[in-house]
Amino acid sequence: MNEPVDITLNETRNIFLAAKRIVILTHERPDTDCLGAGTALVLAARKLGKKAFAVNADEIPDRLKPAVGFASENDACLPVYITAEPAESIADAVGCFSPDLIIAADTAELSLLGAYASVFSGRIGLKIDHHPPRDQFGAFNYVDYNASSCCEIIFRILSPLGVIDKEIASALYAGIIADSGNFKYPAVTADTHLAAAALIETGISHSEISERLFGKRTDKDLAALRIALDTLERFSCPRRDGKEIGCAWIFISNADKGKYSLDDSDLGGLNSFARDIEGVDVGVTIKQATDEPTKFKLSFRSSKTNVSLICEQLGGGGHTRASGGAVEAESPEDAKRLIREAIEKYGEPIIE
Ligand SMILES: [Mn+2]
Repeated sequence: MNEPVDITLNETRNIFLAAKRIVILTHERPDTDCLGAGTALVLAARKLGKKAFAVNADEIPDRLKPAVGFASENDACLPVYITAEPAESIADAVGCFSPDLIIAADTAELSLLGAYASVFSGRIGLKIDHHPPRDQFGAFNYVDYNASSCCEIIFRILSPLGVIDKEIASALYAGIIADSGNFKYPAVTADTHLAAAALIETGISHSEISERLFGKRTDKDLAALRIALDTLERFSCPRRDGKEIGCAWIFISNADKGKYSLDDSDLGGLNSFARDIEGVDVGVTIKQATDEPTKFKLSFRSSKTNVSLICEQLGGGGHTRASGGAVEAESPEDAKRLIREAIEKYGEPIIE
């Protein structure tokens, strides 16, 4: 493959328009933003007379399905998303379909395609994303890491094409509100609100979408909150620049997951829990990996500290205020020590 090329929004739109058979890929452990982006691209492509479907290596959590339009599949031949199939079946299905364009959306690096990474390595024509570019694995790449969400970028691509109907708008709106924390995070701009306004003008039920995503707490949500409150610890920690910052973490062990019958998809709502406490700058959610008890998966959230720099040292990365990584440790105490050291060594203030 030739060197990857960064392209403009117009060029991105033209590549999408020129293709006739498109496969959309989104990241493992799918969230609302990637699902909204995938769904919107598939539906828009079909409206334009193209053939398209999306794949994801993991199952889509039930609570996200209605928010991304799964209740109303509009194509009898193919579902919007094919999920959690073995990699070989996907390789066969894509082989039969013979796409002229494969798009990866909301996926910062190839490995985030999970079990499908090897199937699609070297075959991705277009990468569309809003994470800092760690791995420009598309032949062409459109990455705006200041955008609130991948769905806001997909809106920019589709908006001039006049294809955004209620279904597409619902998927995009869901992604925007999810990744922007309901228009709360600093990445939200006037353009984000203008996009949302245009989507609402299609007649979507925006309050219903919000209600589904943020509204009611389930029994599993309550169990997750119980674990968060039981394991919350606050501390102060010197950052690399010497400033003492408020930190907090919560810890989710496999034992607790078992006790309350929770899996990782039930715990996504906790990621900001520790950070959203008064006086806390850096909040960490520590999750013991289900199959590897000595691996601890980390979600960092912050207000004023660049956690993407910390997570890059922990084998991960992401946004300045929202990043992920993992540590290998013999015990939860060891894991916590490694996290604390990483904050001390690599934590830097966000400069804007
Ligand atoms: Mn996203």
